[in-house]
Amino acid sequence: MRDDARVDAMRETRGTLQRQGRFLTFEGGEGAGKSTQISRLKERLNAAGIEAVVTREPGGSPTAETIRELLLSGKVKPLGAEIEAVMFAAARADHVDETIRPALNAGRWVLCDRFADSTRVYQGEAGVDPAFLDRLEAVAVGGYRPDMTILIDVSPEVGLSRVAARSSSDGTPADPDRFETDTKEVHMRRRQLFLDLAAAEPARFVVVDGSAAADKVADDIWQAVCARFPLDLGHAGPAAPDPARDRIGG
Ligand code: T5A
Repeated sequence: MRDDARVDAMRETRGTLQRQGRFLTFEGGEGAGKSTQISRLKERLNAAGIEAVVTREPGGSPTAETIRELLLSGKVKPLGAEIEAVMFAAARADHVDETIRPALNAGRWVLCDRFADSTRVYQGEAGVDPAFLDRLEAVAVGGYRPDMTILIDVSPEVGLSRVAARSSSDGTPADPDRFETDTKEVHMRRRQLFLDLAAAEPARFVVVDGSAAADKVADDIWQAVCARFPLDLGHAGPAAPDPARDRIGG
C-alpha cells in the first residue's frame, strides 16, 4: 500500500472503528531478552483474557521474512547503510499491512520484537541522515506507532555473552549475524541511543533493567504494563509511572 493510501486507511479505520488492540514494542541490544520477555508477557496477557499476537522485525509477514534473510545474511551490507534502512522500511511496511494493522483492528494486542526505534538506533548509528529515516518511518508505519515501548537495557557484554552461550548450547548456528559482529564500541553507542530515545519520549517508553533474572524482568514488565493500561487489564490503578524519573528494576 502506498504512503498516502496507508495513512488514509488508518484514518478511515480510526474514524469508523474503536481500536481495542494495544501495540507494544520491545527494543534493546542483542541478547537483551526481548524474545524471552515477549513470550512471558503473552502468557500473562492470555491469563488475563487478552489475546496477543507475537511478531518480530525484521520479518513478521511472508515478504518481510524474505527481506529479513537478505538483511541478516549480510548480503545487503555492501550496498550501504541507507539501502539497508530502505529495506528495513520495506519489510516494516509489509509487516504493518499484513500483520500489525489487521491484528489491532481485530482487537488483539500486538507484541512486536523490535520496530522503528531499531532503525533509528542501528541505521542512525551507522550515519544515515535522521531526516531520511523520519521520512522512511512515516511511509512504513503509516500512523501505526506503538502505544508502549519496553526498552530492555543490558550492557553489550551481558547481551552478547548470552547470544554466544545460546549458540553453543542449543544448536543455533554459531555464526553471528550481520549486526552481532560489530565492534563493542558500536554496541555501546547503540545502547546509549536507545536510552536517549527513551528519555526523549517518556510517555511511550519504559526502561527495564534486563540484567536481572528473567523472572524478575518479567515481573517488572508486567507491573509496567498493568500501570500503563489499568482499564484493559481490569485494574483500577496504580497510576502510570513516569519512566523519565523511575527506572524500573534498576
Ligand atoms: N535491526 C533490526 C536493524 O538494524 N534495524 C532495524 O530496523 C531492525 C528491526 C535482528 C537484527 O537486525 C537489526 C538488529 C538486530 O541486530 P535478531 O536475530 O532478530 O536480529 O536479533 P535480536 O532482536 O537482537 O534477537 P536476540 O535473540 O539476539 O535477542 P533477544 O530476543 O533480546 O534475546 P532472547 O530473549 O532471545 O535471549 C537471548 C539468550 O539469553 C537468555 C535466553 O534464554 C537466550 O538464550 N536470556 C537470559 N539469560 C539470563 N538472564 C536473563 N534475564 C535472560 N533473558 C534471556
